[in-house]
Amino acid sequence: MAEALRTSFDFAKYLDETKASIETALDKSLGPEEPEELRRAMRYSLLAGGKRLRPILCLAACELAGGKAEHAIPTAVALEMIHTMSLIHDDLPAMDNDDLRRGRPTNHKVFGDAIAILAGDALLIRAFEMVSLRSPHIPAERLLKVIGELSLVAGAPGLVGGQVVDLESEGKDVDLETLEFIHLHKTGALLRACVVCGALIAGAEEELLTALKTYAKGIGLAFQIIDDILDVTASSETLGKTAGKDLISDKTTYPKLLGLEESRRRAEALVKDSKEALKPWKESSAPLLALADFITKRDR
Ligand code: GRG
Repeated sequence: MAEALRTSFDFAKYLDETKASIETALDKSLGPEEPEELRRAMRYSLLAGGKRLRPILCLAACELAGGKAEHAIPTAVALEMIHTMSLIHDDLPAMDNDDLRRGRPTNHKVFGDAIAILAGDALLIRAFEMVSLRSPHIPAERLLKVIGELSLVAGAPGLVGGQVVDLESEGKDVDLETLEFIHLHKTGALLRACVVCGALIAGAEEELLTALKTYAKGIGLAFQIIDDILDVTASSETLGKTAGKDLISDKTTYPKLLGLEESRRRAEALVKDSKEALKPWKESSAPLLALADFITKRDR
């Protein structure tokens, strides 16, 4: 029975419907900011498309924990805001210096460096506003826990720390341990926060939170391995960002250290372990299981 339910889960439909509700919420999340240039810069990057994997993970985890997806929408939006601001800052000349993102010119190419930095800052701060002031019907102690998670993931223990080690490692020979550190902080930490925050909104028990952390660690690394593979195998047109960037900036990547085939094998093994962690939740984990597969099968 469980197997029948799992195979009957229509992932394409789930993805389309969830993405549509997230796009609507993202659109509504930005008010009439002033001045106009700041509003345009914030909307330009936040509403530029993207896979919306992070908010989808958040909503799926909330539902797995027995909550209503709509209750986690402001938190899902907050997570996408943090992700988007990290992309804006990552693309700046002082960081990765890129001019293509989500299929269009990067924020600083359109609005200039100063406005891009400030649009990123405003999105980051709006993320905390989404949770603290725009999350009706959620007990304050749950929101406080979510705010704590977001603080840890955005700051030195998460994205910022990972980015600094990444920048310091450019042009150097990096071992697998350092590479893993970078990606667990730059990419894995936010994916983990997505499932943890979604589950916290629903008031999840410790057992599920622990399983979700194991799930997220595996998909986080697998996501990055696939990202590294796509950087060398896909076109800029498909990716919507500059392909071959890792080679140009002399970055250590999984394919560089392990080769393409072993990298792919490792990503698949990580996803298998991730899915294993959610086994006790049977068919109610179908969306998260399908999302884990989506991570290794994606082409952009
Ligand atoms: C958070 C305060 C704060 C600062 C940011 C710049 C920076 C510090 C960190 C860099 C983080 C970064 C850009 C990591 C890369 C993560 C990654 C693999 C992005 C691509 O994600 P996708 O493929 O993109 O999900 P879409 O466009 O589909 O959302």
